[in-house]
Amino acid sequence: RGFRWMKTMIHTIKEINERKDILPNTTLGYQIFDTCFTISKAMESALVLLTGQEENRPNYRNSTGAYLAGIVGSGGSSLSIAASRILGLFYLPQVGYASTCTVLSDKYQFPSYIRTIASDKFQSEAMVKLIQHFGWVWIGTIAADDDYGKYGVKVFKEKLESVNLCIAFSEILPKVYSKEKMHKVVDAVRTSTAKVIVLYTSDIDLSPFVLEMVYHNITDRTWIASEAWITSASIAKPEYFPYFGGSIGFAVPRSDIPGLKEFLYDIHPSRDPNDVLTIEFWQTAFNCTWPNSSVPFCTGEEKLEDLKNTYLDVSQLRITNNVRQAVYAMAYTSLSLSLSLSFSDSVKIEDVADIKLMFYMKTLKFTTHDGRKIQIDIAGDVTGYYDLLNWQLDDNGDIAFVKVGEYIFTQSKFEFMIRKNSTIFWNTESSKIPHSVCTDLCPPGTRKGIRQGEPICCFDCIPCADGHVSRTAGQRECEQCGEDYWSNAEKSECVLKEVEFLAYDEALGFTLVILSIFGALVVLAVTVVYVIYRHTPLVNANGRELSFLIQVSLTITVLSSLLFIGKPYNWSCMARQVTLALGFSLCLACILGKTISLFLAYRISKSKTRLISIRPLYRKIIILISVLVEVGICTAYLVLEPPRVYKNMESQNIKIIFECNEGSVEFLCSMFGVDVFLALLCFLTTFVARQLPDNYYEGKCITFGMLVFFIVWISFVPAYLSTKGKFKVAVEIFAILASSYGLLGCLFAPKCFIILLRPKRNTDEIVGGRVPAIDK
Ligand code: TCR
Repeated sequence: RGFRWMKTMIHTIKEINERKDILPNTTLGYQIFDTCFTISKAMESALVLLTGQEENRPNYRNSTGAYLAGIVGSGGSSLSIAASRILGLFYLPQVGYASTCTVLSDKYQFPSYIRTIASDKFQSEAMVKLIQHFGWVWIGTIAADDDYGKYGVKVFKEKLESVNLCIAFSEILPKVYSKEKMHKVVDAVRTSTAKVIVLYTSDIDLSPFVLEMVYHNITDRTWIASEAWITSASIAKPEYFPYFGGSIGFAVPRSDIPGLKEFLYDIHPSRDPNDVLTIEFWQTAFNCTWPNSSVPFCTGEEKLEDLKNTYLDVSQLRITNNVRQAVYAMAYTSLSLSLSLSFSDSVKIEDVADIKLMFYMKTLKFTTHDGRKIQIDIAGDVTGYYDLLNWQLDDNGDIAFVKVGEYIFTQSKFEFMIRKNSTIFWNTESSKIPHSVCTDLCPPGTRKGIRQGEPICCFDCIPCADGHVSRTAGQRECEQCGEDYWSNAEKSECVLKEVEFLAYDEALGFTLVILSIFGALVVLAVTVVYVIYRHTPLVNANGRELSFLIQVSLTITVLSSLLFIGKPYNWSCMARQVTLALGFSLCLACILGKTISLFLAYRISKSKTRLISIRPLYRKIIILISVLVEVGICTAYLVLEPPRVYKNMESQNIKIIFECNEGSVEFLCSMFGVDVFLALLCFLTTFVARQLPDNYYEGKCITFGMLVFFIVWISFVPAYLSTKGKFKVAVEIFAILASSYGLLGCLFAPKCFIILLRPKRNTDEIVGGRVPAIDK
């Protein structure tokens, strides 16, 4: 394609030359070079075209015949790069003192460039360390529109992102003032939540922006200064302090240069009329004109000592020192070269200079006047050492560059250090370290939720789900709590699940305990009454032992409710149902013993024949058999499929319900089935015999007692099935107590009433009356 372009050019030139209407008496010519799409080749061709010399050797000598060994400079990277493109063609040594752009390390593009200042790679790295140190994560960047700014920010960005921090915005300061471009930058600064902003620019490009900040009154920002403006007198003015105070950044280490001060003062425009720079300086410094022009004239009597300006300030010799080292570098390499050549007289230094000089430069090592070791590496670079400076106001109201830390190279690695006893001035409302985040760290109890398409530093905080927690701030995931644990309300901690069971010390449990003990005491009272009145007919009738056994069994049932309260254990789970079932079966068996007697008595009274009444022995056998059957079932139940404690975690997430797993339902049903069967028998026998007249209505009482028993247990079933947790147990206890109290009331209350309050009715005739005294 390029060849076609070239041919087209030749063709067009030919065509024009042949035409008579354009340039009839002139012939156009051409000379063509291949640039190989490289800058250096293009430069070379341009130079050849310019000078007409195809020989690749400039061979510059001045009027004295002195030979040009190399060039020191220039300042800004863009300028150095431009110059180096040409100088590199001839391998003419160039030593930079301030150009820090990373591309200048590329020896393929800039073969003859070395420098006495470190590449911005180190500074960008140091800035990231600084940012990490203060915990900022959301950073804005502003770069000058040149190689320094753009490459500096590029490297900074790469390093920042490699440690998972984020760029909030990235703006470019225009080189030539443009209202829109400047407003874009100002708006970015004003609207962003990033309070920490890196400014990679030289002071000259920065000035318009500073004025803009002042104009828009944008304060409360912390500027991370690049080395080019951190100690700039044109920015560090007290009137800018409200906006730029507290700026922090890295500077080339300071140094004192002996004799420099005296040298700086030792200038006068009268000394050399050709020294235009001195004359210009003088005119500007003293605001006068030299020598012949309109008012006011410079007198030559002006005193430099009366001035106070950047030129004369030798307190911050930083780049200045680099200039000095650049010249030394040049001198030392020339020295090495001349030493190496002194062995062979035939070779003249200027013949081999350029390439050989570069060779010595790239291995240069020397010690400065203040003891620093300078070593130029293969890329022509030196290692980065920096002072960390912070802008503070001194006692005179001037801005002081206070050294608060360092970035140095020790033991083969770089180290960022903040001085222990240094105080840093922060230009924030609270004067505390600024806070620069996109979104605040997620508090414990929440987790980071990614926002689609946004930097990782911006996220939503999503509350953890139930049963999940995040203990520390800023977690990505919520962890699940262990089996016995559940999340607290804040979701910041796993807490042991609440354990639920009917405890002794809570109101309900305590009431039930009181009721059950009271029941036992009532039974005891009845027993006492029975023992005291054991010789009265009423007690004797229908058997003392039976009554006693009923009292014992009622005590058992009433007290068995205690086994239902408190934390369940395997033993209490086994004991509770069995005790209850046995208690009831004993009670009901005894009642059955009574009711069978009543039933037989009724039959006798009906048939009016004297049937043999049932003998006490048989009654005892009935009781024994009933109880033994029950005992058998209970034993089988306990041996084969006993109830066990069960931690119920399913029914409620936040609680563990301690309950008894009843084991085999079949056994449980048959166990209580026996009781129900006995109760039914009691009911039926007394129901049939209810017309049998007796004075103290024993039959009717038992019928009624059984009815109470049935009603309680029938209503128990739905109540039991529809409650949960500890209330389930409470329902069962209520049923036990209600049925026991019911039996107790129906069986013993009327008798005790007669025994204690109507002793006249407790006589043989009345008691014995029409009721056969069976036991007698
Ligand atoms: N590198 C800048 C120029 C520069 C500068 C300075 C200019 C630096 N330090 C101090 C004046 C004063 C650092 C560049 O363009 O590479």
